Amino acid sequence: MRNTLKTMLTLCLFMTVFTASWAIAIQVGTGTATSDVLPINTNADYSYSQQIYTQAQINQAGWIKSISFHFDSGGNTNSDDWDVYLGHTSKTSFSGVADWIPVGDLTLVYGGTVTISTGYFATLITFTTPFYYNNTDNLVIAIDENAPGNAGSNGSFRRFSSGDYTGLYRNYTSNIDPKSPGTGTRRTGNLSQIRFDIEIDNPTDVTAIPYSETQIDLSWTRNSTPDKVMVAWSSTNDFGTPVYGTNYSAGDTITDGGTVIYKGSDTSFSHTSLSENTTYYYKLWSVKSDGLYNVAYSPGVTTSARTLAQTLPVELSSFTAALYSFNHVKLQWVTQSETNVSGFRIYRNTEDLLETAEMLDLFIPATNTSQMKVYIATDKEIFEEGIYYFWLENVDLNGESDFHGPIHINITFADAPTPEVPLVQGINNAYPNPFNPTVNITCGMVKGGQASVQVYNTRGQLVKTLFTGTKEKGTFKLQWNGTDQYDRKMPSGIYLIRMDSNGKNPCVK
Ligand SMILES: [Ca+2]
Ligand SMILES: [Ca+2]
Repeated sequence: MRNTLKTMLTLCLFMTVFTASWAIAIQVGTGTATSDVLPINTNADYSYSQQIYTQAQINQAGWIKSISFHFDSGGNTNSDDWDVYLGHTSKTSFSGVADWIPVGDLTLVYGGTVTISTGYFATLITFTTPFYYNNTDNLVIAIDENAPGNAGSNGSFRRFSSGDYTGLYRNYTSNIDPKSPGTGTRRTGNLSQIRFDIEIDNPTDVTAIPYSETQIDLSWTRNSTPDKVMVAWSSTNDFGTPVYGTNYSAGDTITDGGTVIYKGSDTSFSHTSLSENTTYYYKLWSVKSDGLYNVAYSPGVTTSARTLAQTLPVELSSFTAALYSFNHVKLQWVTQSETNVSGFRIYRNTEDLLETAEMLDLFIPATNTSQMKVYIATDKEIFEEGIYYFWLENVDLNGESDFHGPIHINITFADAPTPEVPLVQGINNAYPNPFNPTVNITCGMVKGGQASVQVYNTRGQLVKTLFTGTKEKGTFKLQWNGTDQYDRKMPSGIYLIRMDSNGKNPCVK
């Protein structure tokens, strides 16, 4: 029964020690050896001590919020009124028994009653004024015990062997004034085992920048230790507190809000596969794990960013083709919004291949409205049955363009009378192909007979003969690839295309 009670008591103490859930616990010193003079001397009426812990022993920047000592056994009455001072120091040892670090250089972090409890780091002093440790200098802890009287016996605290003369203390029958502590009793290298509860620093320089409609780039600077960083996101800016002692991985959720998307030593992360024009919230913590029982998190820092909105020049909601009056194809498209659009062109082909499609001889100026807009264009140059493919090109003011389509339509003149093809004698049109340096030429013959099509330069010199022979009534198509009759590439400029047929010679540039 007695043993059970003892076990329970130990467990309770254990739990008390670990309630500092926000902090990493840094323990300095191990073993079972004890000291009855540091951090205080319970057998003296009054005592004052200074102990220097090195940067290497602590090795963790952050806010020290509490410290604890391991009281082992012995008397501890009349010994519970402590003033605790912390300070940075470049000192590594005390050169003599009067070589005190001036208390004016230190910060009073606690003043008052300390409950001296037996057991594993059970004598806890939670600071009234947390102390930021820079992890560059060494740290000095001064303790002034002010309760009148003494315990009548030695009380012992766990100690460890640190560097020579890293500790200095004075025992006295009168209350010692830390401003002028006088000559110390002794120097020692046996310092108190101590546990620091340090709230680790947040990452700094945290930014979230939208990269695209689907990606936000996060970046940060790790804290000075430097510790790893954990990142979580939320759609609502609600984040829970990471649970002390819990190791999270990407994909884990944090109770009360947040899903972990990254943990590691990098200083940036790209959050991808996001929705456009949507705000994403992030919280970043420094995370420290010693691989045993401590996994601690910094308080955390939040940021947010909104993914980019779609900025296509044209938001097209439909593009359709329909036959009417047997050989006219009506093309209709609807835009929901337009931005910096010059206008629209239409391409036609008898196969699903934009590269060889013909550009129709029309250009439809854009309205650049933010409202819905319906456009209609008519292709009157379909003279044969078959499947036709159409593409819509929207041309930006800066000359760039996007293609929509193709859509296709099956043209049959089945029950319609043979259409009166509106034949025009000569060259009907000529236009450059936007995809390669060729010119497409459409020619018409109102009746069959001799025809020739030739390219001339502006000085009237023949460059190339594209066709010579006989043609049936109807239209026929030619291409000029920009070379002369010896297949030499001709410079860009103005050329005349001349068609001779049955004595007529229309020209097109
Ligand atoms: Ca005392
Ligand atoms: Ca004193």
